[in-house]
Order: sequence, then structure tokens, then C-alpha cells
Amino acid sequence: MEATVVKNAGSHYLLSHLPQWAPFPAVLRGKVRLERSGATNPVAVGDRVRYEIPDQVGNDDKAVITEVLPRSNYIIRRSTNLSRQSHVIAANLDRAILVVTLYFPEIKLPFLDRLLVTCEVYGVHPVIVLNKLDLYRDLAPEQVGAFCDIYRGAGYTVLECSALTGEGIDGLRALCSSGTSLLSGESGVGKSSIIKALDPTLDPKVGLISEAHLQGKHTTSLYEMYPLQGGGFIVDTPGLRGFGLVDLEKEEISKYFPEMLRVADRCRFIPCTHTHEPGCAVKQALEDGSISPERYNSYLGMLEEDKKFR
Ligand SMILES: Nc1nc2c(ncn2[C@@H]2O[C@H](COP(=O)(O)OP(=O)(O)O)[C@@H](O)[C@H]2O)c(=O)[nH]1
Ligand SMILES: [Mg+2]
Ligand SMILES: [Zn+2]
Repeated sequence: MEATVVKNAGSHYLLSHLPQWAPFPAVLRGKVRLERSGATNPVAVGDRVRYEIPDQVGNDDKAVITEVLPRSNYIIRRSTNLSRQSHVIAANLDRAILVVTLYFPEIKLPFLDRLLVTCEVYGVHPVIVLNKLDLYRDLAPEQVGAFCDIYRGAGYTVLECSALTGEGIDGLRALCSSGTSLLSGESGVGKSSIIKALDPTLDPKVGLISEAHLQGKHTTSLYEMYPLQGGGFIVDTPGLRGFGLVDLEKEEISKYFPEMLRVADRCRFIPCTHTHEPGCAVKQALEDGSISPERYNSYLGMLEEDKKFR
């Protein structure tokens, strides 16, 4: 029998035969644990698994996961920058919804750009959601316009919304109505509020989970999938500061900036780091305004960081 993992609580799991929503408990057979020792968790939310219901008494009739089926994609988080340990947040995702706010909390573009690069690396389609428009659209319309220009210009979808007023929520609901969406973004941007706005029957805790609380080992218990009334499934990642980046060679990083990838084959030198090389098409695009200075700065920051950790 096959099912999908809808909750990962340490060594206990809930499975459901998606798209049918009827979760039942499951445990992991020791053998599966060993085979997947690369990550701290061998099974993640969204994983398709094979399971058996054992006939012997004393197992509380829990299903036993015997095999994890191949993933179409997944998103990981590195425990710390220097640690080699990784934690799979979720697997088999149709998209990642990256929630940001221009203010309250104030956005850090390099942080968003890092999330976008991670999505590109792992083959998860990112969608940017600009939330809390009610707080600052009238006060800072130029900033809202500039933000949308940068990211739409780079080729991303940007949805403008407010979980408070409901503006833009219908569009987001339509987007999420098929497949599985991962909701990510800094603590306080309104992820839990957005889930509630998408489906008022759901009740993820709004504004309650402290960041410090989530740094330890117990983060596993907090990845959970919710069925949306309008169709589709959503995975909340409470308090997560983001997901970790893989090791990329410095010539590789720009491949995950779609607007750079589009022009890079016209650089005179290949590979090109798009920094000091003459005849660089990326720097030319930067000069004529088709690549934004903000995105290019994030790229330079990632090159620098790459040096630091090597
Ligand atoms: N004004 C306004 N406040 C919001 C909006 N969305 C969320 N909030 C508030 O922002 C705070 C953090 O929201 P929460 O959903 O817990 O964020 P999370 O940490 O990303 O899950 C709460 O006080 C929410 O009421 C919005 O669209 N507009
Ligand atoms: Mg939350
Ligand atoms: Zn170049």
C-alpha cells in the first residue's frame, strides 16, 4: 500500500491516501532509517511511502513504513553553516510560496534571493507573495512598485496580498488549489495568517511561535501538511528563517539567477563570474538596466560568502 506523509513528528508520522484526507499513524521500520542516514530525518512531509499493517498484536495497529519512494524534488535546511548535517523539510513540492513583507518586518532582499536560489537548485517552482499590503501600500507605493519591478523583471511571479483584509487571497487560493505548496518566509511575515485566510477552518497558531524555540532538534515535529478547502495541500514551516543553501561552485551561482542565465551565453569568457571579466553580458545588462542592481548585489554577496566557507 502507498500513501503520503502528512505529518512528521520525530519518529512518528501521519500518512494519508492523498488526495483523500484521512490521516492515520505510522512508524518507521529500522531498515529504512539506516538506508537514508544522509539527512537527520529519513522521511519528510510530502514523501510517498510504501507501508504495511502488521498482523501481530501489540503494535496499536500502526502502519509500518517500509520504503520511501523516489522524490521528484525536496527542500533541505542545513543545521548550521558549517555542519554537514541537513534536514529535509518537505518533498514532492509543486511550488514554494515565499512570503515577504516590505515592512513589519522589513525585508532583506539578499535573504529572499537566497531562498530563490535554493528553490532553483532543488527544482521547486517559487512564487513570491508580498503580504501586509494594507500596512504600507498607501504609505510607500513607490517601494511596492520597485519591489514588484525587480522580481517580475527577473522572471518571478509576485502576488500582492493582505491576509488581514483578504485582498489578493483569492488569487493565491487558486494558485494553491492543485498539488502541494510549501509556505516559507521569515517569522512574522504572516504565513499562519495566510493559511487561515485561505481556509478559515484551519487554525495554525498566529504570532505565537518564538524563533528561539525552534532552533533545537524539535523542529521536526512542526512540519505539517494541511488540506485546503479550495483544493490542494499546504505545508507550513513555522518560524523558519529560511532553507539552507547547497554547496555551489562560484561559477555555478549565477545559473540560479534566471535573468543572468538568460544572457550569460553572450559573455566573452565562459565560465564567467560576471565580476571583473571584460566583455561580460551580465555587467552589460546591469548597465542598461535589464538586470537590477539589487539582485546583482545579492549575487556578489553569495560569491563572497562562498569564499568565506571554503
Ligand atoms: N496588518 C496586517 N497584519 C498581518 C497580516 N498578516 C499577518 N499579520 C500579523 O502579523 C503577525 C504575524 O503573523 P503570523 O501569521 O503569525 O506570521 P508567521 O510567523 O509568518 O506565521 C500577527 O500579529 C498577524 O496578525 C496582514 O496582511 N496585515
Ligand atoms: Mg506561523
Ligand atoms: Zn559574465
